[in-house]
Amino acid sequence: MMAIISRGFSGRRSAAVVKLPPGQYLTTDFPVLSAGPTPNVPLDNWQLTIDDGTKVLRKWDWESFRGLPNETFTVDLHCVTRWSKLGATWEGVSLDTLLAEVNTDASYAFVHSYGDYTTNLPLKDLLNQKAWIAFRFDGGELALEHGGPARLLVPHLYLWKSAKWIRRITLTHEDKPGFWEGLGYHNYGDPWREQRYWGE
Ligand SMILES: Nc1nc2c(c(=O)[nH]1)N[C@H]1C(S)=C(S)[C@@H](COP(=O)(O)O)O[C@H]1N2
Ligand SMILES: [Mo]
Repeated sequence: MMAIISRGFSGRRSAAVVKLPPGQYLTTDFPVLSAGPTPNVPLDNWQLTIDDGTKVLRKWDWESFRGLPNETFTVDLHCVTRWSKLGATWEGVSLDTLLAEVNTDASYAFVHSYGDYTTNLPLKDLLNQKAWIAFRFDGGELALEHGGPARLLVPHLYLWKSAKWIRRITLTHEDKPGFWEGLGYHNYGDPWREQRYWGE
């Protein structure tokens, strides 16, 4: 009899467990993790730039950025400090939209934030509906401490790749480590392969 009961439970539980990468636990709140002070960029001064390290390829101010087609999307977030938040709903502009008219043969993206944070990732990880620059969360404006007015979200990688207060994306031929990657975090950071630190 126990076997029958527990089979029912374990069947249901494994459906939920599948959404949680190895070594992660569920949280329903939204912790704030910032390596430095929270920058407060007035919308009048805010800019988002895509460059190739030498020349500017695209540039938006707040008004032109907010005039771009945007999307509502629901994603799971996984922080390397082991919390995961499932089913968070955001609004933002996809990187497919932002990069649509960019002609490049670059393979990497180096992302800069207001306040100097940086992170690196392969350019292909920004494409095909896998990454957004988000400006609303859970039906409200994106709070400053969570990266407002706008942050990168790349939910299929550990959350340190999702640069808050995004300012510039540099497309490059050579990869170079960003802030946490230079301090020993994994260069790629796939939560499903538990790529937390260099060498994993
Ligand atoms: N600019 C900037 N972006 C950042 C960080 C940061 O310190 N500065 N921390 C990263 C880390 S380690 C995590 S886990 C997430 C946390 O986002 P949250 O504070 O909205 O939870 O932001 C990432 N993006
Ligand atoms: Mo993190």
